[in-house]
Amino acid sequence: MHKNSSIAKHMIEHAKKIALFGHMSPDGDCIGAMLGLWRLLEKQKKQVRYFVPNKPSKLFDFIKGIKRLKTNFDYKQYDLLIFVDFTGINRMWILSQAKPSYFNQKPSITFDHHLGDGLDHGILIKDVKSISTCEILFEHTYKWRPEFYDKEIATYFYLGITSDSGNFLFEEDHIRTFTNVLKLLKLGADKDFVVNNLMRKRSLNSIKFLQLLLNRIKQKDDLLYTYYDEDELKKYDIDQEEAAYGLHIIQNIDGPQMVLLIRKIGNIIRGSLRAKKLEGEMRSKGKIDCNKIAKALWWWWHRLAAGFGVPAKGKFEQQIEEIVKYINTMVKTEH
Ligand SMILES: [Mn+2]
Repeated sequence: MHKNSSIAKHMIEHAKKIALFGHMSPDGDCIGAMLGLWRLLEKQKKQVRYFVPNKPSKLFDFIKGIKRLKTNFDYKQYDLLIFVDFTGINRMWILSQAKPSYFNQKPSITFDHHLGDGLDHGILIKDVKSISTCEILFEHTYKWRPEFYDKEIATYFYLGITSDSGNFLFEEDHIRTFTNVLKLLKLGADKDFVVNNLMRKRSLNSIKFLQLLLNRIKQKDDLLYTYYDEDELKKYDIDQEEAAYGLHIIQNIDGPQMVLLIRKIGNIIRGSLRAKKLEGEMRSKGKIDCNKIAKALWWWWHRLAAGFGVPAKGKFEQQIEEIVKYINTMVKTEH
C-alpha cells in the first residue's frame, strides 16, 4: 500500500472527531466524496461534521444527506480535518479567511485530483490522472475497509465519477474508470437514480435560460463563447450551477476547439473554459492547455477544463471581447 495511504488510514481510524471540508460551489464529485465518507466514517462510530463555503446548488437537492453540509464552520476542537476535491485553502476562502491559523495547526488529509500545489502540511493523497476525487477515495477506502461498503456509499462515489466525467464523456483512463465503476455497480450503486437526477432532469427555467445563452453565442477563431450577468439568474430563479448546463450543450457544437462561458458575478468576471480532446492529426500538434490559460488569467485546474476570475472593469461586452482575444493569442503562441 502507498505510504500516504496507510498513514491516512491510521489517522482516520485513530481520530474521534473529524471535520470534512468541500470546496466553493460544491459539485457532484465534491458532494459525493463528502457524503460517501460520511457513511464510511459513521460506520466506524466517528463524530463527523461537514462544511462547504457556500450552499450547494438546488441541482443536488435530490441527494439524501445533502442537508448535512453546513456553511458555517464552528471552529470547534477536531482531531482531524479532511479536505476533498480541492488543494489549497484558497478554494474555500470564505471559511478560512476568518482564522487561517486554525487550519495550519491541525492534522489534515487532502484527497484531490486537481493540478496545483498542496497545503504545506498534512497528508496529501493526490492523483491528477484520476477523473474524480470519488474515484481516488474509492480506490483507497475499499482497500482499507471493504466490509463497510453498501449500496448508499457505492451510489455516492458513483455519482462523483459520473459528475466529473460528464457521464463518461471526459475520462481518459478508460480501463481505470470503468474498472472502478464496475466494482461500484456490483456493490449496488444506483446508476438509474444518478443518471435520471443528475444528468437528465432539468427545470423548465434552466432550459429557458439556456435559450438566452444560445442566442448570445459568438465565435472568434477557435473559441466559441457566450455569457450572462448574475442579475439575469434571478429572473429565471436558477443558480450558477444550473446555468452551467449551457456550457455542456455548447461543448457539443462541431468546429471550435474551445468553449467558454463567461459571467459577471458582483465585481468579478468569471469564466469556465473547456477544450475538446483533439483527435488524429490535431492531437500530434499538442493539446490546448486550459490550465495554463486559466493560470495566466488568475486561477486553476485540469488540462481540458479550467476556471478563472478577473476583476470587472468597464463595459461587460467589451471586457468579454478582450478576454476572448487574450485566450486566442495564448493558444496561438503555444502551437
Ligand atoms: Mn472533482
